[in-house]
Amino acid sequence: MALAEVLKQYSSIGNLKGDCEYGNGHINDTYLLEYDNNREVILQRINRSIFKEPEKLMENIYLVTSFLKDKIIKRGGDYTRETLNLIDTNDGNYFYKDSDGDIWRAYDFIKDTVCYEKVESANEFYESGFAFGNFQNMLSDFPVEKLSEVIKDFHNTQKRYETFINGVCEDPLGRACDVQKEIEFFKEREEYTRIFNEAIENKEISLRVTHNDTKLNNILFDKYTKKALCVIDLDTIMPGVADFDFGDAIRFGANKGLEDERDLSKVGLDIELFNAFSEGFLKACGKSLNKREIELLPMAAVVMTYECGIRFLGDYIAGDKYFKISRENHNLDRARTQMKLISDMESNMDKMKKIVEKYI
Ligand code: ADP
Ligand code: GN1
Ligand code: MG
Repeated sequence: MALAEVLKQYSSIGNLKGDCEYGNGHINDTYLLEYDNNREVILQRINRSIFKEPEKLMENIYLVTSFLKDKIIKRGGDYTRETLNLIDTNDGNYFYKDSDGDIWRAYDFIKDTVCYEKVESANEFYESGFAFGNFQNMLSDFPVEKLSEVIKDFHNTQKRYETFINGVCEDPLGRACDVQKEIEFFKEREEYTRIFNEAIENKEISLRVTHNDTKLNNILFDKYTKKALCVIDLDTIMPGVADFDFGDAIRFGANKGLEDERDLSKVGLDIELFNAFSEGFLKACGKSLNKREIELLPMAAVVMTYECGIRFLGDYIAGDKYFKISRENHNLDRARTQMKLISDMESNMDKMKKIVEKYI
């Protein structure tokens, strides 16, 4: 019903030929729309239980994509492929609020692109490092005060830990007793939660405009050249820590296995991929990072993996309220891959530090 209502608001795009659910995101509802005039569109319903102020989120996206469009045009690039482009409703608005109060938005579908859950070569991961680094660079002169904090304390790992511990105490479904080993794993490593908060408090690092959700599947690659083309999923653009964009990308993309792999022997840090991403990222934005930010990059990979791990495990204990799941114990499986990755990163810390040093 809601979809039919929304489609009417975009009827000026053309005659709709078909619609289907699309992509592997954990948060929003995404649809691909095909029109008979050869236009394809990505339509998304924003997850309102997660994004409490979706209008503000949409304003962030409108401002950022307009800013990027101008920059891309000025340097002679193709803004229709190198950034997301919002499509107006028939009434000329960049989102639609339906009768249930849900917010929807439409983007031009960027054709001839691929999106990976796992890279096929180290060079592709180098490309994604360059793309996320370049994204930060392009936004380095964006007026940060114009952006709303769409999810408060999104990467405040200390706060995430408090929420996790409270959830373990509440244990609404009695699931905690079966995952004591996992809970202990994170408790033993509580020190990770403080590192970046302290660096911010001590003014060793400062907040910049960052993406905050730098998963590999939030980049579109050109299908033919295999070059990273466009950074997508702009919901969490906010003032943040530069290192976290690096760390979260490593967490997801430098994993030998998938984020939800059940066979943990397949999960671990691929050091060659770490190397490739570091090279690309530092080439694109290394010069704008200070000494402490660079020093902390390998630790950011551990902290982002830790944070995601307690979020997955916390959500499992809470009854799978946040991340979409498609099987029983899905969030628990995800938490376990993060644990395996953390252990592997701990053993590879010296190697990671040496690699980062190579590219500064
Ligand atoms: P979520 O927040 O749920 O992760 P995304 O915005 O990342 O949602 O979109 C989900 C998927 O849809 C992406 O991983 C990508 O495959 C695809 N996608 C999103 N926007 C576009 C676009 N403009 N062109 C092509 N594919 C897109
Ligand atoms: C979510 O939207 P998506 O699937 O790109 C989540 C990220 C997590 C990620 C884990 C808004 O990202 O923070 O790291 O899942 N996004 C939000 O896969 O919470
Ligand atoms: Mg996504």
